[in-house]
Amino acid sequence: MRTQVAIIGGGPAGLLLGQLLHRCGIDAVVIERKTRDHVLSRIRAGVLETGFVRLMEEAGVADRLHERGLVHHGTRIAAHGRSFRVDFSDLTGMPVVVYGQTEVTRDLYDAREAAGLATEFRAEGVAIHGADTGNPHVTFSRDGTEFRVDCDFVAGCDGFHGISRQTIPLSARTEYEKTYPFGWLGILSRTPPVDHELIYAASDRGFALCSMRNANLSRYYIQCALSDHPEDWSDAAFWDELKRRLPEDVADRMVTGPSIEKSIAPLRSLVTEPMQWGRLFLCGDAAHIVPPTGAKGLNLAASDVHYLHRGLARFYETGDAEGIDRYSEQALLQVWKAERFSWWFSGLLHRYPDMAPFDLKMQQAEIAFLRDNRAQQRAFAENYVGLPY
Ligand code: RFL
Ligand code: PHB
Repeated sequence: MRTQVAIIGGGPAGLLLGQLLHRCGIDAVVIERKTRDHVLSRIRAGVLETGFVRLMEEAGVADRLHERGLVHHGTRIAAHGRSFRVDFSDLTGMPVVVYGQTEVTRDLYDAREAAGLATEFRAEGVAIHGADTGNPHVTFSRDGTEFRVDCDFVAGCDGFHGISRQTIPLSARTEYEKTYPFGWLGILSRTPPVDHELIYAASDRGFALCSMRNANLSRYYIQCALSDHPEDWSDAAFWDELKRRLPEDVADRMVTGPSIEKSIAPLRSLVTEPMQWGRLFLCGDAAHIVPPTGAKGLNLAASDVHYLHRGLARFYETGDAEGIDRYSEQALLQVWKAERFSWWFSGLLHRYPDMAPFDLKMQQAEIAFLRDNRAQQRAFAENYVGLPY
């Protein structure tokens, strides 16, 4: 088969790119390793920046998001016995929207299907060929049959474990990586959220986060050891530990119940430079990972998609390649800012195993500065609601 853009990966980055390209009259095939149901079963991000919402609008898929998304004007930070609120709308004029990644992906798959656009599910052994030539192509197999997709460009949207990043020779890319000495244990439960906004909490026992998906679906996380397994944590042990890390009044009104999902994610920062090799462009988690503190991962994928779809649209409309040639440079400017914020916010709230008493005092001083200083709060809020792109 032949298409203009072969998109590897049917996660949010690949699907959003596909939809935006379709709106510009550009043909794309999405090649996904798993099934649609599998992709939709992954519980991940929950907080969308205004930039993300605008792209969903531009893609014509924002109706359900506007109907069901929860607009949050601020967040609470609770640390070492005191808590304070940062008011995003007051400080920046912008809120964030709480709407699960699962829902975003569902809306995009529905729109893709309604428009009759091609998605190749259960693609095995996906490989990119000739990305450094003028005629790239992608091969894969399904149920023993081989497929070949000839294309003008390849968009590598296949996440951290995908093959797109590995396709770029080591001599042509540099990876900047930091791993953190802990993970997040997350649960989803059919209980009303403990608060109408998110609560980020730092305590002597480690970090905790109270989030949500809707009025009767809560998402909670606690910092855990990298050696922990979800099955080591009974629901009772989870709720007990979560409550111990939260202010007493919050813990007292927490409604607990059985978990319907429980998983552990290690924390990592990673950037691959450049994000382009010939006619292959890396997009989203395929190019970079942030720790989830601050909710930047999915939003950063959207910033990449913004630059890439604009570059491609300009190229197909006018023949001008400047946008695609500058894709990596433009995207990376945003990437490093989000990496900095996620790294800083992680450092502010987590308990590191090797923390000296001085480090703890610095952490407390940094939190107090954020609590008491409006300029610092504004810088925090601007980063949280998303820097403009
Ligand atoms: P995805 O979502 O990983 O999708 C990649 C897709 O590619 C497919 N794939 C392949 N397809 C074909 N061939 C191959 N060889 C392939 N290899 C892989 C996969 O099956 C998959 O469908 O990457 P994408 O699209 O770049 O999206 C990125 C986001 O998923 C990610 O950044 C966020 O989930 C990160 N994240 C959060 N981001 C936010 O903006 N706000 C949040 O609140 C937030 N919370 C989170 C998070 C990530 C978490 N985990 C589990 C890492 C909370 C958690 C716990
Ligand atoms: C989530 O709801 O999954 C979530 C919210 C905020 C974060 C990370 C994850 O910083």
